[in-house]
Amino acid sequence: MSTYVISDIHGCYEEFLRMLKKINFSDADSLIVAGDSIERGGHSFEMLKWIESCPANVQIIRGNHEEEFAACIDLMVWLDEKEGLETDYCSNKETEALYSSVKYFFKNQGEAGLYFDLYGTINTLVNHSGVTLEELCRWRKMIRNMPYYKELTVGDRDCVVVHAGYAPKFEDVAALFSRLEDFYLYAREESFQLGGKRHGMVIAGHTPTISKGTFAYNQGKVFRHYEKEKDCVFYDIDCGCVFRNKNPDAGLACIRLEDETIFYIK
Ligand SMILES: [Mn+2]
Repeated sequence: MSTYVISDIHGCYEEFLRMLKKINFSDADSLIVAGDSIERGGHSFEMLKWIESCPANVQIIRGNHEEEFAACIDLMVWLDEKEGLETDYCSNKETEALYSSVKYFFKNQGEAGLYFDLYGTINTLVNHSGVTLEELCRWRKMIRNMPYYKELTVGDRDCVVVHAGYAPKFEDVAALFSRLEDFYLYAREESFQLGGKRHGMVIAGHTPTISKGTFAYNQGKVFRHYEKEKDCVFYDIDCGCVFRNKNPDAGLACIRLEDETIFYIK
């Protein structure tokens, strides 16, 4: 029985399934997906469907892309109500029309409008996969039920799995972040500079290890950092899978926590 962690799948559904096969994932094991399962890549629909019916031994954590996706659905519902559009939640055609209205509305809102469906995820879901507002709202609810992190003990170490960074309390990060939740979702090198778990291990993603010039750059291999002062092992396991077409170093990584073995789909 093993515990696996995968992060930043970003709609790379096929690579994700190949990874499950590679690690021989079974009912006796458990899997934690550390956020950003959707957006950027082409198969957010398949990922959302998979997450929705995933088995009990799988725990899905919230990433900034899930958070932002849910916020965009808020905007669709908000405009529908504000303008009295009375969109039929069960109609794909009416959801398409609402999407166009929201796009049009934000086109005239300057910079703030740029962030509505920045990656075209909702556009693809609605216009190509026939998704309705009802389904979007169901996924929004599912996302808001996802925890920001998961704590577990492996061997003699307390582990925390989180999308970007973990800190025990807000005061630790208050100099740079306005909410502790933002640290969970957006921390970069602050993850081990400000955060961490004493005598523990933090497993995160968020910063692709293919990005030259960033703290985690490791030619597409998992980045491991040991913070002596806290006796904390820090892992960044985002190996930039969604950039595989552009970067031969990129891939999907998975870590088995019991022995820190890393698996790759390249
Ligand atoms: Mn992220």
